[in-house]
Amino acid sequence: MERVIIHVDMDYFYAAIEEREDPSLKGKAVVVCMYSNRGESGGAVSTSNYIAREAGIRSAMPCKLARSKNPDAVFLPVRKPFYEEVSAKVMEILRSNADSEEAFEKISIDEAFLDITESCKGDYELAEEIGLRIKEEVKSREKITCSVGIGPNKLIAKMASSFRKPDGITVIKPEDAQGFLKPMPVKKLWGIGKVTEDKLSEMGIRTIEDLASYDAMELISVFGKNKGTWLKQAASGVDETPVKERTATDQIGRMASLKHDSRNENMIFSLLNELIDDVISKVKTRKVSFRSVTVTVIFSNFKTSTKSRTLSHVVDDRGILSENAKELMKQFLEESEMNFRRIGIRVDNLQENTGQKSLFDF
Ligand code: TTP
Ligand code: CA
Repeated sequence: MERVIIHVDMDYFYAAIEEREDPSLKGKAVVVCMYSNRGESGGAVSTSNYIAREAGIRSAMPCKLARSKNPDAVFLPVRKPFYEEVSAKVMEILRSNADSEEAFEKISIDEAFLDITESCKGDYELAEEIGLRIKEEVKSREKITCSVGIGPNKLIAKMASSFRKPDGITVIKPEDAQGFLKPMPVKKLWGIGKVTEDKLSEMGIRTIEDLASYDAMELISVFGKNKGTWLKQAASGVDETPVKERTATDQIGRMASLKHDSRNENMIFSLLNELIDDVISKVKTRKVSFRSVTVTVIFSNFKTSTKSRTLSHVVDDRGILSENAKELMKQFLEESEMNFRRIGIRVDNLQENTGQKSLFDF
């Protein structure tokens, strides 16, 4: 039987929770901000509700800029532990609607895949009923909305859920998958980043249809075998990766002291490189991937400060770890004047590698 997969994505998640908690926010622009240790002026937007988005406010934008776009918006600080509690409740609802406990895969705090092939017996009308039931259950129990995408694989389901938002449902049958993807710009293809988008643009490839009809060998010659093949398949709506929960484990980290307290970049970055090597070798031995990177600095006055980054998907790549760790370390150097005493690096949100290559291994 051909698979039927559901992707659920909560709408403006953090801001929706804040609205639910404080009914007086209803109808107002709400912006949830991650304030840095420099206070309100240094923060970035975590998310905002759709009213705030009308003014052009976007995730990752400096809060200051967001405020200038809509001075009447309500700005609230992130309450991550609380959102995680809500997420856990939502995930339980979602999991209970999958074919089995194992036919469920949480991919972020507010998104998950469910394999419902058995429950709907491959029938898309039944699948849509299940999708509507999930939306109803989430709304009545958690008082927040979600958008649902249904399709023959994870790629199509994921792209379908973002097609109608907020509070939408989009069902793409196997025979409609190609037509659904075709007119979209390539950047909408799940898994394509800015660098790839730019490269494709140079090659004259703008829509997913352009990419699907491009010569596979040409793509391979430009992007290498894995990625070239993946681009061709994804653009054609093909994705065979299974819905499979990756069990979260703890974290992997290393810390070390500098030879003496210092702000010397060569010294700091060369120690950081050693720590990255250690962490990556543990990551490889344990056959896990990570989704967030944290850098810690202990200053000469023993004050400890950390900076983290959540990546858009799980990786086990040294280059990506190194790039993110170095950027975080540069921020520390720019923001502080004090000497560093110890530095540390940690990866978490670990997931076991499934053996099968995922979209993002390419
Ligand atoms: P998203 O699902 O990307 O966004 P969203 O749920 O706020 O809005 P949408 O309706 O478009 O799905 O992210 C989920 C949550 O993750 C979001 O509510 C806040 C958090 N987040 C950040 O903290 N920083 C970011 O840059 C992004 C993109 C999300
Ligand atoms: Ca979301």
